[in-house]
Amino acid sequence: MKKTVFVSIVGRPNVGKSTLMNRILGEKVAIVSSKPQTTRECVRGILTRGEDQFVFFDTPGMHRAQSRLGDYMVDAAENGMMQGDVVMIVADVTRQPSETEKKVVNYLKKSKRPSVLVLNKIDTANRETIAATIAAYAAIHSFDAVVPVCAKNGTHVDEVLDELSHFLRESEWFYPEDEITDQSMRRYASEIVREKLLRALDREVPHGIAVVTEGYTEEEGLTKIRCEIICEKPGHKKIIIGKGGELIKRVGTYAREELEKVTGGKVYLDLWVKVKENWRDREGLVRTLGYDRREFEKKDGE
Ligand SMILES: Nc1nc2c(ncn2[C@@H]2O[C@H](COP(=O)(O)OP(=O)(O)OP(=O)(O)O)[C@@H](O)[C@H]2O)c(=O)[nH]1
Ligand SMILES: [Mg+2]
Repeated sequence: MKKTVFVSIVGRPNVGKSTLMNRILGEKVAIVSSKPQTTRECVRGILTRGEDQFVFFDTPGMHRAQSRLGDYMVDAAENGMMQGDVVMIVADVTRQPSETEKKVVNYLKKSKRPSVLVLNKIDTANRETIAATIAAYAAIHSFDAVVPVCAKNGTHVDEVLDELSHFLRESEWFYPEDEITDQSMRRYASEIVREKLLRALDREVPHGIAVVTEGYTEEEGLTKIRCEIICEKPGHKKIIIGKGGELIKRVGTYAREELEKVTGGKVYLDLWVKVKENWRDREGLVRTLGYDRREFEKKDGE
């Protein structure tokens, strides 16, 4: 008997939502970095085990939006939260519940959705801290389950899946059993490039970057990919390129190596940098760069 459950993964930026989803799937579907606001749109990850299919929505971290792009991300997070049969809220175990978690709890109470609270990064906390955080959360909501984990090394991640399996319902699957994401290879390629940039760059530059795949062709085992890196200022372009092209070359090498693992063949990756002043605040550009609000309207209208 086939069963399915849709799981929304929500929480503040940088708590480890994408790391946790990748760990559960055993595959890297969503990009991860130490910078907050890494995930910008809802990414689906699918795990099919025996007759059970788990569909995860990894969402952008909830925050106070300060740009058009930020508005888009917060909308994506809220829409993603509403699409799940169960809400998996991920929080940093060393921190007390903040406004964001309280907002999610309000939604849970109103919508009467089941919820699993995952307290991540237990590798950075002692027993007392973990117990105190569990108590603080217990005081604001009666979650269906609370699981302290370390998504980074996998500790207790199986228990998360056990808890989620209680919410499986008899249903046809929504994806073929070998599918792990709804992301296209074009999108994945640009996300991997963005991840390497986030990791290579400091301070304010990374948040102002978008990456778009302009060309993607496969011929006789060689995948040719052309990505455009969009940044906000000529000064940022200089930083991204680096002295003598050093930084962009390094980013290109890391991205190519990772894409070769995924495609299983040779990859030729061509990177270009362009400046579009203040694109994060220009609705038209935010859309052109792939962050499109209408996507949700379509999904909601289905
Ligand atoms: N110490 C520790 N770090 C972790 C753990 N899980 C994730 N991280 C780190 O936390 C940072 C953020 O991880 P992400 O998975 O990108 O976080 P996110 O919640 O998806 O962030 P946004 O997409 O920005 O909302 C990365 O540097 C991870 O390596 C963990 O269990 N322990
Ligand atoms: Mg993320």
